[in-house]
Amino acid sequence: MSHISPVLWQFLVKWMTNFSLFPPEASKIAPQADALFFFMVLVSLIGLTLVVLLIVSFSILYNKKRHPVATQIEGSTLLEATWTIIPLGLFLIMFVWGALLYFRIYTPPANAMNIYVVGKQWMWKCEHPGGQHEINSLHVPVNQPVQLTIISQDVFHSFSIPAFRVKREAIPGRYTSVWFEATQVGTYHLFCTQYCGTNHSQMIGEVVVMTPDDFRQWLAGSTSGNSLAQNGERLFASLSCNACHNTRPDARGPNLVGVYGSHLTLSSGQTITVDDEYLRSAILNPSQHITQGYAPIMPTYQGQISEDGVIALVEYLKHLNSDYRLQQTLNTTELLPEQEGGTTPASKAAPAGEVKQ
Ligand code: HEC
Ligand SMILES: [Cu+2]
Repeated sequence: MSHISPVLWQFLVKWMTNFSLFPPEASKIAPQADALFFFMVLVSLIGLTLVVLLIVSFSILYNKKRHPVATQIEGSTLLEATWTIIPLGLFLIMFVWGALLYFRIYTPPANAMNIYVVGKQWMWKCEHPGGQHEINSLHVPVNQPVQLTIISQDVFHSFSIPAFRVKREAIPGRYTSVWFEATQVGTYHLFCTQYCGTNHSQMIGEVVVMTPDDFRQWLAGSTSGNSLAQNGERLFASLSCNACHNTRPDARGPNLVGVYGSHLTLSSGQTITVDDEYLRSAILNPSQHITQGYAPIMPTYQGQISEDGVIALVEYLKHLNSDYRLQQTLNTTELLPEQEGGTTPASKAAPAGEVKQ
């Protein structure tokens, strides 16, 4: 639709945004989602007009004064076929269009940077791979695909950024994900859009879209010294995961190096691909899926690790190198994808040796 009449389109959207009737279109997907939305509004309006016109004209044409005796019509195949096939076609267009859009919204591109979002009564916690934490705010760079891995710590929430036309449930016990690419620098609303208790209406925040340079500065200024993966490395040691998972030949647990993204065969014969969700569940419900060739001796860590802890462990396992050490200090800027050439500024993060214990 945006291709049919760009001028009218721009005018309409600008006008509605101006009068706060409509959130700004600040992501790549936003104009596409709106095109479908307006198509549906248009179809509904045409349908409504048609029905109202028919009601009015029929009640005039066929009122009792003009037609005292009703004519019985037994049915018309042509008429019935017409009013079945045309709406069906329109609905199918909406369905296919919507499905295509859905897949685009929920399939992140491979180069997307990942940020973890934890919902809880009543706040949103966002965790960047560099270890930056924020509450009720989310800083992202412009023109860069960002994937969110979302989970709830208590009840159902729903993470929504209207200006990006993005919304995803935050479910206790399961990761969900969504992605977007912001196209305009600015500050936008962030909502919980699922009633989640007394202070639900205060479960709001802001999304700050920054230029890549500003974003890099923000990351450097907000670092806590340790990346998420480094926190995970510590947890891995303090929870004694390394008692079983290590590089020794007589290790009781499988080698976890390179486990992320690999295909595992379970004792049930089933083959699975290891992703964030699988790692989480392997840590919290190990008995649910035993890897082939191993005894079911791994204890459950349910209730012993917070969601943030699990996220750190997952992030650590993703970055694991051959000797269970992180390849290098994952500093704030290294995690940023390359931007318009040039080297990244020197990092403020801790030197490599500091976190090893
Ligand atoms: C008592 C030994 C033991 C401890 C402690 C242990 N694990 Fe395991 N772990 C195993 C065994 C054995 C398996 C394979 C059988 C299974 O799937 O349960 C396994 C499987 C896994 C898997 C699934 C991947 C694969 O290749 O099978 C992950 C991920 C994992 N462990 C992570 C951890 C983390 C993280 C910790 C610490 C919080 C931990 N483990 C603590 C023994 C252990
Ligand atoms: Cu909520």
